[in-house]
Order: sequence, then C-alpha cells, then structure tokens
Amino acid sequence: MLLNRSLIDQHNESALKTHQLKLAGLQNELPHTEGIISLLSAFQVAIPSWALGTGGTRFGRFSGGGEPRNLEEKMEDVALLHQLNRSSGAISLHIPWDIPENPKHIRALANQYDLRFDAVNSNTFQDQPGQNYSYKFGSLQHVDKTVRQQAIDHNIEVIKHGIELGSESLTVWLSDGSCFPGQLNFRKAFQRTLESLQEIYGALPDNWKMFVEYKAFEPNFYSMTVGDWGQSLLFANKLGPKAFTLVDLGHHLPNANIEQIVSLLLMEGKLAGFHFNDSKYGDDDLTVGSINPYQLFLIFNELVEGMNARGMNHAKDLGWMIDASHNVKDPLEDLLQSVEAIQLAYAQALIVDTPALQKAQENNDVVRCQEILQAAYRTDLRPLVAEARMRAGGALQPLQLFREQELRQQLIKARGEKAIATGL
Ligand code: PSV
Ligand code: MN
Ligand code: MN
Repeated sequence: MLLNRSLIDQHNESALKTHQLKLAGLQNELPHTEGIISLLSAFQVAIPSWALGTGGTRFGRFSGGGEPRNLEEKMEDVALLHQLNRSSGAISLHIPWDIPENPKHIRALANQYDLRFDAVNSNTFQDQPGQNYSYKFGSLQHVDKTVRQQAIDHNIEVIKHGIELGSESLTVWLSDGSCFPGQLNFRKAFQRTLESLQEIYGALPDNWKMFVEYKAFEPNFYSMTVGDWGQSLLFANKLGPKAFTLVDLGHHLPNANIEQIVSLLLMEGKLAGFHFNDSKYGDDDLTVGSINPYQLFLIFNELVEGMNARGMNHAKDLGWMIDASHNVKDPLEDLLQSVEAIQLAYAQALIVDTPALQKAQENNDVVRCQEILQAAYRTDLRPLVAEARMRAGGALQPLQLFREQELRQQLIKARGEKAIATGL
C-alpha cells in the first residue's frame, strides 16, 4: 500500500506557511543551510526487515495488527516509510527470517519501490527446523568442526542471497560465548572463530565488506567471543581490508563512551557502520534518540569530524542501519521517529563550529568546548530536516501524515487484525 502522491502534496501545502517561517529563522541564524539540506537529502538509513512487526520480550508480544506477512509486504512497508521521509531507501535482510525465494521478482519489486538492499545478516544464534547440528554451545567457535562447518556454510549461503539482490555487505553477529567460568578456553574459542570467519571472508566478492558486530552480553552471560570493540577489531584486523567493526549502540556495558570508540575505529579505517537504537539498561532496542539523544549527537559529532578529516562520503562510506524493536508502539511510527532522530543528530553535528572547537581544545578552554557543542545540540534543526525531506519529495511531517491518512488502519484492513510479521 503506497500513498497517492497528491496526498503528500496536500499535506505539505497545508503545513508550508508555518514551516517556512521556522525555516527562515534558521536560515537567518546559520550559515551554509543549503549545504546541510543537500547532505541531509542524500543521507539514507536502512530499515531492518525484522523490525516491521511488533517486537516482544520473553514475557509476551502484543501485536497491533496489519503487520507484513512476507518479504514482499515488508518491502511494501519500507517503501511506504521511504515515500514519507525519502530517507529510508534501503532494507537489511536477516536470513533465514527473510529468504528471497524468487530473487528476480524481489529485485524488480525493490526497483519499483526505489529501494536497495543493505547488509545481509546471517543467523547462527537459533536452531532452524531440520538443521543437522545445534548451536546450543556456539556456532563459529564450536568445539566440533561439523557444527562450525554448518555455520560457515550458512554464512556463505547468505552471501549468495545477498549477491542475487545486489547487497554488498554481510553482517555477522555471533551469540557465541559461555555462560559459566571454565566452560570455554577463551584463546581456543577465539582461534576457532577466526578460522571460521576466514573461510567466510574468503567467499566474499571483491566489492563486499564483512561487518563484525560485537555485543557485551546476552544470550551468553559470562563471556561473549565477540564481546567488545577490541575483540571485533582484532578479528577485523586479522581478517583483512574487507572486514570492519560494526557498532550497535545497545551492545556496550553501561556508561561506555561510545563516541570515543567510534572516533578511534574511524581513525583506524575500521568502522563498518551502525545498528542504531537506544537503551537505558542493556540491549533494549528502543527508538533511536528516545533515551539519550545527546549521546547520539556526540557520536555524529565524531563521525562528521572524523569522516571529513578522512575525506569520506557521509552517505556512502559507512553502513547506516537501524536495529530496533517496538513492544508498545506502532513499528512504522517508531521507525519514522528513529530515522528523524538520526537525521537530527546528523544535522546538529553539521552545525558544530569545528574550527572554533579545535581552537578551544588547543587552548584547554574546557568551558568554551562545552559551550560550542551544546550550542549546536540545543539548536532546533527540525525545520532543516523537514525542508530536506520535502525537497526530496517526502512529507514535511511524516508521522502526522501517517496518522492523518490512518495508514495503520488501512494496513489492518488489507492484511487483517491478526497479521503478524514473520521472523523474530
Ligand atoms: C543482537 O542483539 C542483534 O543486535 C544482532 O544485530 C542481531 O542480528 C539482531 O540483534 C537480531 O535482532
Ligand atoms: Mn544489532
Ligand atoms: Mn542487539
């Protein structure tokens, strides 16, 4: 279900006057708004195929209905988001949750929807029906070579699916680790994992990247074999130039300085990109920017400064993906909020007075440093983001339009009250 173009135009027309007033205020206040608007328009954030239905916890799941029942409907939902905000033009697939059975048809559909396929994700953290060996005690780290081989083969299979769809990266997240002291020889587990990853790396096409995602805990609660950015970076360095470290914002121990991690990975040319979300406690997978938007801004501040220093293309040289779950919100509304939060943090980072900040840093003027950062963070840049969206063909207020047009009710009508997304 896509929106009629005229509905977006009507919505924009009715919100235009108020928008233009706010925008003019910003244009008076800030230099280079045109440059910022064009950077924002080019910026795309991939939507995870597994986040289009209601999430849950082990205690329950409360679906709102009208969820996509297959990959085609998931793509339809992403296309709708992209129509509204023009910044969600990519989808990241998790396999086997979303297997493209007929890749030609799926690719044609993607073209029609103006979508591309971002990283494909492998899954060796669950046992699938009919699978020969269990991942109960790990996959790529497993003591038994036959189990490792099964996990390697799965990853190679995922690469093949990705090639058919035009994807160019593989994200490997491993739940491998141990739950109790003594269960695992850390060194041997690392070595076995490295050898397995090397086999997968060997199957990557030349233009592909491998993203090694780390996570501090869960489902293993004593050790994780790729538990932090140090371990991931070790793997990435040993694997070679096509391997990078992926930062999922929810995968750190409490109070970790994520912006510093990001800065150093970028400096080393080893930052893959992100799984954006937010959290208060652990891997909460909450809406991006809902708990700690200042941290998100500080991350983007490092990104903009570091990418500029390295001459990188903001839109293309890193993987920008969301990895979130929505237990009490409409998934599509939640994703619209997440994308907007990312764009806002990016815009705020783009107005940081970097030369002034660097001067203040050289002078050890701590107070001035803070003032410069917070001046950017406290400027309301929502009109710039809205302007970029409108110029790209989207809605000034995507969330409002989603509600005005009763899009969820329409999806429920089309797919049913009980339609629940496949996958997780
Ligand atoms: C693990 O917590 C993770 O962040 C990985 O990216 C998985 O692929 C994803 O969540 C599954 O939901
Ligand atoms: Mn993740
Ligand atoms: Mn996670």
